[in-house]
Parts: sequence; C-alpha cells; structure tokens
Amino acid sequence: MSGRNNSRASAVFVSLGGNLGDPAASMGKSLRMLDEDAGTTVVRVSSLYRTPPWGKTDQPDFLNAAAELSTTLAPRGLLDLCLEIERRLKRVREERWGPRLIDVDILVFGDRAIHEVGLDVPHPRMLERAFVLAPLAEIAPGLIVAGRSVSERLAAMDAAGIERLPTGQGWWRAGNSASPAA
Ligand code: PH2
Ligand code: MG
Ligand code: MG
Repeated sequence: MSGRNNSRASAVFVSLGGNLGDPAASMGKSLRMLDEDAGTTVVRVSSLYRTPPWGKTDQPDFLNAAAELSTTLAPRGLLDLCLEIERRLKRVREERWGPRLIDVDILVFGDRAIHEVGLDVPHPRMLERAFVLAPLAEIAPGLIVAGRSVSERLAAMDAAGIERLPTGQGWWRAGNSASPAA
C-alpha cells in the first residue's frame, strides 16, 4: 500500500533523465514537485550530465542527474508520486530504453531491499550504468550499494562520453534557466 511511512524519514536517492523536449526543464519541475510533497524534501541535487544513450544507441544524448530526498512516504507511495509526476509532465510510455521526456527512478531507499511488481530497490541496473553512477558519485560518493561504494563502482566502469555540465547544484530551482542549448 502507498501512504506515509509513519514519521521516520528515510534517505532516498533517485535518478532523473530525459532526451526529448527540454529535459533540464522537466527534471527541474520533477524535483520541485517532489519537494512540494508534504512529506518529501529535496536534500541535495547533482549537476546535470550529458550522457550518451545506453541500451538503445540510435537516439539523442540524454541529460541525467541524481538527487537525495528525505521522505516519510513509504517506497510504494514515493513510486506512485514519481509516476504521477511523469504523467503530469506528459510522459508517454513507449519502447523500452527508448527516447523519453522524463524518467524519475528510485535508486536506493534507506537500507531497504524491495522486490515487488514494478518496484525493485536498489534499482537492479543502477550498478551497470555510468549515467546513473556519475551523478550519484557527485552527491554520495561513499554510499554503499551491494557492498561497495558508489565512487569505487564508478571508477571501475567505462564512463566515456559522460560530460558534467557547469550548472552547479542549484539548476533545478524555479527561475534558474540552466537548460543547455539542445
Ligand atoms: N534511460 C534509459 C535508457 N537509456 N541512457 C542514458 N544515457 N540515460 C538514461 O537516462 C537512459 C538511457 C531508460 O530508462
Ligand atoms: Mg530509467
Ligand atoms: Mg523509470
């Protein structure tokens, strides 16, 4: 069931990405909507990264970022909120790994291991994806996932083509127009 996870806030990490429309604007709106949820606060946000498409390579480069949240939502409640945000930003679910306006994925939810329909935490593919680990290592290099730190995992990985943009960490706040030219 969704709903509040009582009053204890959990440290949560999410990844954001997109490669259609204005992904920086969509990612910024997503973070502001998360922050506006009564039980959820955006604690820290990475810079924006330009990343080559992974999985299906004949599509435009993505922008990606990672954020730390503090939330009193239960994992399923946070998932529902992420999906609702994607819907409000007019995301249409199309082909797997294909182009998208916005994607908001839960990576880590405190120390929880969750294997339910539609909700696998830690995210089962995050450790294979430099586009997830590079922004995450900027905000949480010492975070341990499956026994090793994010920075160690990133160092052992091919991150060719991933570019950290000079946006700083405040790009997502209203009024900041960090959108790099497409
Ligand atoms: N998301 C995907 C598939 N491929 N590639 C990059 N670089 N960034 C993404 O966010 C991404 C992807 C499906 O979620
Ligand atoms: Mg995804
Ligand atoms: Mg997703």
